[in-house]
Amino acid sequence: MLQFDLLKTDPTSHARRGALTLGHGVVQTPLFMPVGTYGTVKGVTPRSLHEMGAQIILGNTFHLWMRPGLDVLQGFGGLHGFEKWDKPILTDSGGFQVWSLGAMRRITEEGVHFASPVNGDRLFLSPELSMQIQTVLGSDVVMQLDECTPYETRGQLTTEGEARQSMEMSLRWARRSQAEFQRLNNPNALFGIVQGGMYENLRAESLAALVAMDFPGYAVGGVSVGEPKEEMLRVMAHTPHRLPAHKPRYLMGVGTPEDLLEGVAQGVDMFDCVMPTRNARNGTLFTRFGDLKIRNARHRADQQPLDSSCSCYACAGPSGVPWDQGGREGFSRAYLHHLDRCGEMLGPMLTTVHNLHYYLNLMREVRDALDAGEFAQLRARLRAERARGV
Ligand code: PRF
Ligand code: ZN
Repeated sequence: MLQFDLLKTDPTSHARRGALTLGHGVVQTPLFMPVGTYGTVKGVTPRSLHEMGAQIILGNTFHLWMRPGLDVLQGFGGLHGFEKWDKPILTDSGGFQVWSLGAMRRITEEGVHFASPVNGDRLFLSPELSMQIQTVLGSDVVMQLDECTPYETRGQLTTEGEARQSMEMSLRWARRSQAEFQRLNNPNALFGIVQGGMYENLRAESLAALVAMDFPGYAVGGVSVGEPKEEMLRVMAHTPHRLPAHKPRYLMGVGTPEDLLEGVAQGVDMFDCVMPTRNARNGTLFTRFGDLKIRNARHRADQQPLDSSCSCYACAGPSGVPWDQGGREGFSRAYLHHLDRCGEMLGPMLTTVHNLHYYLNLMREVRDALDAGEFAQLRARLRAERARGV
């Protein structure tokens, strides 16, 4: 099931405010989805995710199929029961994850042949199997199997001819995904994925063919695959606003806080990215006034929190009162620097909470600004603050 209500549109951009009803509840858009590849958002409990305001999280078909395997997941009635998350889940189809294996895989019309990264077994993933796995997972949003067209291969840019072949195969896989999804009587929602590389004519063709297939929602794939920023911005300016206005739009694997604001302005409703969680583990923290590297020696004795305006548990402690409002319960930069240097588990746990809170709060601010008719002002203010630097 899926219902999308468009609540408000921004007169200064393509931005929209919506409510998306899925099997496990209603989510407010635009939104950010934390990534939980292996059935866990690394280092954070579901309780903490609820407290931070996460509305929907991601899972990965490929990884969960490898481990723990479908028999185990079936025994729990799907991924929700296994990972103890009772709100919506979106699963990626596996295409992008298998694609990322590089030399370990071979893509054919039938599907993807690859060697298991776990034990080297020869495995095969097809559009039909991806739908069968995602049906066992019980994902609220199922993604079609697609081929993510690379930006370049061994230094050679993907040609228009190559991008066309890849895009056309993704369309055939979209049809096969849809037919299998229907055959399985899956009650959830299947999204089609626009491909076409950096070629706007191919993007337009892919979009038109998918729209004719009448999916309940659409994703834009094949961006943030190593292309220069201007190329990504060009695709973001071309594709999302051309998708049907009354259906949700999802930009896959993007991006920085600035990219999210740009995506919203271009009419995107849903985002996911490993950046907040992965960067947290590498010690790169997002703050109101720009990015902060906690490993830097300048933080060794710094008693300030990561972000003095942040109300997350890492910055503001149990009361949630930020430092700049007089709260003094949060953890200091010095302590987080120390945890990182000592390789303590609490370090990445706290920095992940902070970064996810930053992303989730950013999108909350975006929704509030859209409701108030003040998106352009918010966007200008956030941009200027982030550019200031910490
Ligand atoms: N396809 C799928 N998943 C994805 C992508 C894609 O193109 C991307 C591209 N950034 C991220 N995740 N299925
Ligand atoms: Zn914080």
